[in-house]
Amino acid sequence: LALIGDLHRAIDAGQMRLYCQPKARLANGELCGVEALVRWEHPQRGTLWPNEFISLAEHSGLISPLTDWVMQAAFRQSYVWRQEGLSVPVAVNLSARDLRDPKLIERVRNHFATWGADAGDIQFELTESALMQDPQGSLECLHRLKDLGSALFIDDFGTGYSSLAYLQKLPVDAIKIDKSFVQDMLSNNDSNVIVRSTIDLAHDLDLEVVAEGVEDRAGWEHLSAQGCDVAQGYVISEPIRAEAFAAWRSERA
Ligand code: G
Ligand code: G
Ligand code: NA
Ligand code: MN
Repeated sequence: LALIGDLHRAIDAGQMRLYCQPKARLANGELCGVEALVRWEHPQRGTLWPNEFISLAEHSGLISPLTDWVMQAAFRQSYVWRQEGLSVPVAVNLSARDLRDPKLIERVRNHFATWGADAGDIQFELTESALMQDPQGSLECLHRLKDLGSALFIDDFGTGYSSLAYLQKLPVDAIKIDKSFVQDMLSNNDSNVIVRSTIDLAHDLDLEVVAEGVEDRAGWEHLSAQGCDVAQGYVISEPIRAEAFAAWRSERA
């Protein structure tokens, strides 16, 4: 596909953009971080979303440079916010390939050193299905990431068939319930049961729970009543350009 060749050049040509989507605590509405989301401003095809190029990048060996671009953009943004007196942890998505890269920890350490970031400034999200591609290798990689001190999230939880025994071994801080369940929870009883059970499971394991794809006030209230800790979704904000976040935040306050 022509897009692969384009992607190689796109990173150097400055066509990648960092977006971020805020997360807020259900108990009090307080902002507690953002997820870093990459967009590709393709000169001919317009703005491309990650689902149009992340798996392409994974299969063509371009995911490392792409993840490095996202990491430097996220660390840079975090640095800028610290200079402005804002404390906003930024969560970076890592792919299955990243988890298998023996140099990942060194790459992450380099970004921390370059930007003088503290462990609390940067978090990492790993999808449940990425972890399950190599459960033992992922476990070792997560331990090494956790040794750096950052919070780790299991993303898209409920879609990846991990066992309770495995989940219990993972050095993670929080579970993000996949948005497919959250979007359906008020209209589909099975989804509602999955959301409720995941919240209970997480709390039994001393993990926090984040609900993704919370679109409206009704969803917010329902999750709040179930004891979910954190929400992310259109009810708070759609993903916005990282540069626009500080203005968005002061308008909200
Ligand atoms: O941005 P959007 O909401 O369309 O994200 C779609 C999917 O792409 C999400 O599952 C998200 O985790 C993933 N994604 C977004 N940015 C990145 C990234 O920088 N790296 C990886 N590996 N996945 C990403
Ligand atoms: O990491 P993940 O693939 O889960 O990234 C979140 C994806 O979900 C992104 O594509 C983002 O644009 C999208 N998204 C974020 N909030 C909402 C929401 O409230 N509703 C829907 N439908 N999608 C959302
Ligand atoms: Na994610
Ligand atoms: Mn997700």
